[in-house]
Amino acid sequence: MRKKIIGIFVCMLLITTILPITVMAGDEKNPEIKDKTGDIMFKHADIISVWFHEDENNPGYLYISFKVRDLINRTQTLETIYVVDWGFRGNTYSVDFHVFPYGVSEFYSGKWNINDNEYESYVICNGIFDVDNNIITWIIPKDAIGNPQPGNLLTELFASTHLRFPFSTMMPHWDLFRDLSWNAWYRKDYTVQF
Ligand SMILES: [Ca+2]
Repeated sequence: MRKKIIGIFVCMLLITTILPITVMAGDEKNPEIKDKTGDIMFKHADIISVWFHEDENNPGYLYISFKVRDLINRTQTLETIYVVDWGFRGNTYSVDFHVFPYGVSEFYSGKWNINDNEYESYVICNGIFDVDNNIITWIIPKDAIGNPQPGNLLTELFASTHLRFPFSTMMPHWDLFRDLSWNAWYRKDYTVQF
């Protein structure tokens, strides 16, 4: 009996030490952010989940994938902005992507200045706009986001969408609707792999 209990205890220890390693890297089934569905009436702006991932063969890049309920490549009237930000070594880093009535923007990423509410420095990066699967993916050079090294932790991951009149309409450029991940089911940190 005692051996059995010790055996179970050892198994539990192993599971608790192995599990965090296997679930550190996100994928669609194990996202870092899992948001509530239906908390905004615009399906193309409704955050489902966000996952951070990397490719061993492309270690200089961080991938961030953002899934919404129903992605569209043109909006009717409003500009829709997709944003993910996170903390690393006391700084805030961010990615963003826009869908307008006339099409989509580039993929942006960089260091965010929270006081000025704009990028302190940014790059236009590669990305994948996958309307069929409702996923936007940024492919971010790590040197644009503070050069995180293997084992470093990216914290306070936060996703949001914002709907505004585009600048071209001359209407006030503030948020009319948004989906924020404050009410997400969960938000996890991400450990850099490569
Ligand atoms: Ca949502």
